[in-house]
Amino acid sequence: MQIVVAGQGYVGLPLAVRAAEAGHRVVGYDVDLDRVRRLTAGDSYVQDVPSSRLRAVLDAGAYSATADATALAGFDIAVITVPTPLRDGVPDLSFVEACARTLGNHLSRGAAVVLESTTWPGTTEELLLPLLEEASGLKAGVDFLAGFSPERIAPGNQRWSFETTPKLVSGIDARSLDVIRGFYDSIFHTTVPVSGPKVAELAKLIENTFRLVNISMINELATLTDRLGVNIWEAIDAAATKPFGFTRFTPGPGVGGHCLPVDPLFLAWKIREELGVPFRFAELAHDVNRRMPDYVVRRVAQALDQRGKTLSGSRILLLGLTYKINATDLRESPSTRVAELLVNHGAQVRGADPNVPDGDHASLNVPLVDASEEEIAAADAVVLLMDHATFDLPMIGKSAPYVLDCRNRLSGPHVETL
Ligand code: SAJ
Repeated sequence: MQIVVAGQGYVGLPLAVRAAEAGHRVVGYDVDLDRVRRLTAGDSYVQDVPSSRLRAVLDAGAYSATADATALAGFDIAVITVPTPLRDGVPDLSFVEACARTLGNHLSRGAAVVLESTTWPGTTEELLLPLLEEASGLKAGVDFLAGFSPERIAPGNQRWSFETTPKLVSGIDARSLDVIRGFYDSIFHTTVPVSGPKVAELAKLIENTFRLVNISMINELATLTDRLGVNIWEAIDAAATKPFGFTRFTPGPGVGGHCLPVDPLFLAWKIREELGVPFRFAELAHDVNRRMPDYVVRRVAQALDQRGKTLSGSRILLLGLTYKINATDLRESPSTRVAELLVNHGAQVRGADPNVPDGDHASLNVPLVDASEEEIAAADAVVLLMDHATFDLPMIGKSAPYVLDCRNRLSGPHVETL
């Protein structure tokens, strides 16, 4: 089929390349000209899509990238995979709206449009369809098909690949579901139909709210058990021996990424907007997690104080700046807030993370250095924020005059865990 994937980021590009490999003719549409240039040159910027796979579908003529909307004409199925950020706690669907208008201008009878971007329940039917109808003059369910299918990308996940992760699919009516499911069946090993877009939209938010709430519970406990003098890490490992009814989460310096700190607040916003009441678990979880960087800084200040030092003027090295272990993404990373707080207290802050793409560290406002033994030994305090596989953990534990280990990975004479 003739497929358009609108938005060629960490969700859209894997989908586009996989669809091309499955035999579809795919146009990857993105408004970012630099991305289109890189894609056309066969240069992938997405962790799970090697450039070799991108070049193969380019060479086969099965995939092309474009920023030219006129190239979208004649699609059978268009999938929207554009960002849905929060702006001051309010969902920003402007990228979805712009994309819907663009696709609507090239929507033909019998075609289908699927939204994958994470959003509040009701977006597909209440926001997407009217925009498509307005731009095309066609009628949803009569002239064109539509549905929602949430993304479940887990960057770097070695257990579940893009195509082996079950895919929820939905349609605004039976015909839409049939066509949309047929498309995804050509790509994914398992598709799971649900009764409508709202169920699929909510299911995605339940998935990530579940994680956010449990991580925040563990984070709040970590700030308390430290003062109770009990090792929460050992207790979590002990709890994880329970073979049922338990999912292991561990404390950290905060919750980063473009999913967990964002998605559940989409649901909280919609509930407040529609019902005028709070979704307390999501709001509380977010509040706990966003305070973790402050807790990390407090622990460092206490440790320096015990050594007759103050944050002000101390040399502090932050190890692991991206939002999760082995990730290359800095979005919403807790390291940004930790660095900001330390600098505000007058500390001399340096950062070390071999995963940070060149040029990305500008948002950190701290100089980047190597995680060398010299740097570690010269610091008054070291903070291990992310235990990337590239770090020499035994050396860090041995050489640091003091290290706050936010991941319980170090051992050494001056190691404290979160
Ligand atoms: N985190 C903790 N403790 C934990 C788990 C995570 O502090 O026990 C932190 C991480 O360091 C990170 C943040 O939470 O800063 C988010 O971590 P994550 O493992 O949830 O990773 P994400 O944000 O990449 O989440 C995505 C989600 N996938 C989709 O939304 C499609 C999530 O549903 C997946 O479960 C997760 O990937 C995954 O398992 O890789």
